[in-house]
Amino acid sequence: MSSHLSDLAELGWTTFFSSQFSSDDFPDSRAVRVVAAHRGLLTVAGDGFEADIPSRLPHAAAEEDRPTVGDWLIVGRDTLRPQRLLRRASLFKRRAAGTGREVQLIAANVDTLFVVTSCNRDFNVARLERYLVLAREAGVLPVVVLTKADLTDDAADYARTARRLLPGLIVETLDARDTDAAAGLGAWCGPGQTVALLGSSGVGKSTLVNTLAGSAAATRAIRADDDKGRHTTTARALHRLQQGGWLLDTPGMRELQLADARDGLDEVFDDIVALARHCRFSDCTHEGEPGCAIQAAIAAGNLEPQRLTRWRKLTAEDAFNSASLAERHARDRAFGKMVRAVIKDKTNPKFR
Ligand SMILES: Nc1nc2c(ncn2[C@@H]2O[C@H](COP(=O)(O)OP(=O)(O)OP(=O)(O)O)[C@@H](O)[C@H]2O)c(=O)[nH]1
Ligand SMILES: [Mg+2]
Repeated sequence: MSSHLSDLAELGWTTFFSSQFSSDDFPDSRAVRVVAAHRGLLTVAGDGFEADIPSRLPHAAAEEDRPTVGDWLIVGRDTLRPQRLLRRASLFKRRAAGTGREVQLIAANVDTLFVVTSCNRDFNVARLERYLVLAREAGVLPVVVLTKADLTDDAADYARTARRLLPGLIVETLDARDTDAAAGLGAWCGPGQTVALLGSSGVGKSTLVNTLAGSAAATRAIRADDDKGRHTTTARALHRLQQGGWLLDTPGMRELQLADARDGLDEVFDDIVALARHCRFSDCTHEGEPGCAIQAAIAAGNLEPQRLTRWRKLTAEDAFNSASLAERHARDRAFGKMVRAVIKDKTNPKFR
């Protein structure tokens, strides 16, 4: 393998991307990964180099066509001018209320989401399910990381509860301060792999980042443009991990909401979805209609009633966030129409 290829592979280049671009077919172009996004500027990394380039792409009309951190871009080999964006393997995005833009891209091509919670009062099944929906909706593998296992005798119970949430769900319990923790999570932090973290305040995300990054963080945070002695920055950036992988650090992860997350919901609650197919009425609300397969499952002890309640709440949150934007637009349009009508009235000589 040429050094060129191994460098791109270390950055996360896989057959998913190489099937979209071959440098043999386009000798004047090259692939680069967006490792940091600033206002109007991207820091990109390619085979053995890093550079700042303008973020503007030709023909990028929709917000989703704009590059974000983690993206793969095809640029001019020498000019480094952006030419096109490669299709994403995964994408975190959020509704951007009040910005005038429909969606805000948070990160692309993340492989694994560490869903971090601790073995104490922060542990909350509803919150975990919410994070799992966000991960599945983005197309990312969730790995539940239970920190502060050193402070309790019940770590195994927490892990068991978490594992029940999704068939095959990977759950790791650890002391985030312990360097052995990095070894436990190593399978997702190797060369070319990109991870992101999600979890409430105080659960140990920063501690975990420190442990995973080791000395690498201090010496090699890509483009730490506001480095105030911390290893992380407030810019949206990928940071090199000790084991060769990349950690996505962006404040946007904290603001993820459930919106347009129907697919993610269906995946995480596939037991309920499967049951609902057997209800007598296709529009069954599962609130007591005859022939309701979900209520029957609850009565038979095969479904926790709390899980149904949690599913309802998340579904309602998703519906609210998804609909409210459409409604807001409708309201804006109605308001604009009214304003235009008033202006027209005023200019109408009849009303002078
Ligand atoms: N004993 C123990 N303490 C931990 C562990 N993980 C984190 N801590 C401690 O918990 C406190 C909070 O950890 P942080 O890493 O700052 O938490 P965070 O998730 O980054 O919090 P925010 O930045 O507010 O979102 C720190 O004092 C850590 O040392 C753990 O596994 N075991
Ligand atoms: Mg922190």
